[in-house]
Amino acid sequence: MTTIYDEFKEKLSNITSRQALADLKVQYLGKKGQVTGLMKEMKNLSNEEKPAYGQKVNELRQNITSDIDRIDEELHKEELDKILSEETIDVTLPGRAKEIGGPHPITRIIDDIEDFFIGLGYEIKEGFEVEQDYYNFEALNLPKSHPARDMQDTFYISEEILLRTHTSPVQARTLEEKKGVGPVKIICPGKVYRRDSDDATHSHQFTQIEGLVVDKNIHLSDLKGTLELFAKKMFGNERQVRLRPSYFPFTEPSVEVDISCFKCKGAGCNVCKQSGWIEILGAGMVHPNVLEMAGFDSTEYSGFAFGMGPDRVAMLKYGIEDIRHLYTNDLRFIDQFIPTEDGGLEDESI
Ligand code: 2NL
Repeated sequence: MTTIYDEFKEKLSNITSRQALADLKVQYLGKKGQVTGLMKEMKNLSNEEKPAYGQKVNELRQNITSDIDRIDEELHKEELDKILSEETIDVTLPGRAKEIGGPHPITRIIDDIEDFFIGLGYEIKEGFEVEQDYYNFEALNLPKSHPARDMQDTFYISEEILLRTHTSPVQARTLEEKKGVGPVKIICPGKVYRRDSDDATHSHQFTQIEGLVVDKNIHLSDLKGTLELFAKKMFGNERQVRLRPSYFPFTEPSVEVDISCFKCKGAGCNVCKQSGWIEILGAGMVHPNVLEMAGFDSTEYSGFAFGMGPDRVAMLKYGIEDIRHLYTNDLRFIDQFIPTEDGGLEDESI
């Protein structure tokens, strides 16, 4: 038995893994192991010899068991130490930058425009993209036979239901809700639709932002003053505004509004097509028919309205040459407009 134990000790001293140790344990203490074999031999001994023999085998088993347990613990600790040293985390390494998104360039423009008008006491009003013919056309002085409807062909759901061609129906509905009592002072942003073939400057879906003020004693000069402030806020303090006569069915008189070019300061360049001026919006005094249809007394109330395209403003402001970039969701394009911490762009063109 002493030889068996010596032999075991010898083998144990060569063990370097917990798996080899487990195998050794089976070799000695398993069902067919050496120590178990010694026990089985008891039956060949006389009754006098049995107790002393049994005690010796038990001692051997205990020694082997405690040796194995001790070594197992040592090996386990070694394994853990190895894992811990290999898996250390270097907290001084730079972190991985998180990719953060940002608002779409059109959203940025709409937000800026809204902020400006909120500052002047306007309310933001949104409405339906699927509209009734009445609110999109009729209520805006565009009866069924009106030739100006040609320029605003759209997607029809049915004879009377269509995708709105401008955000004006939101304003027409708001006027109607007021039941002839002013003031009304609102800004209406949103998606609009036209039957159009898409190219670099046209899209069948785009955005519009319109403004409407109706109250007593509202004059064209109020419109001009408002738009002058607006031009300076959006395009720089030195900007000037120019009104040219125009025509819209829902305003009378109607004007096109130009601002002096922010790139060449009026000298002439590719942005303003050498004219020094950029057409930025359409506007006018609300047509008396529009006021009357919504229930306002046009001898008591007057108002101004204006409309512009945030797509176009974004294209001018950020130098985008193709409107389709705004709608094709290419991240390489969108990522250029992620604002910096000060709220500006990495490379603000103005
Ligand atoms: C443009 C021109 C315009 C309006 C929109 C309007 C709305 C009501 C009454 C009167 Cl409810 N007018 N909106 C007026 C003039 C021009 O938009 O060039 N838009 C891109």
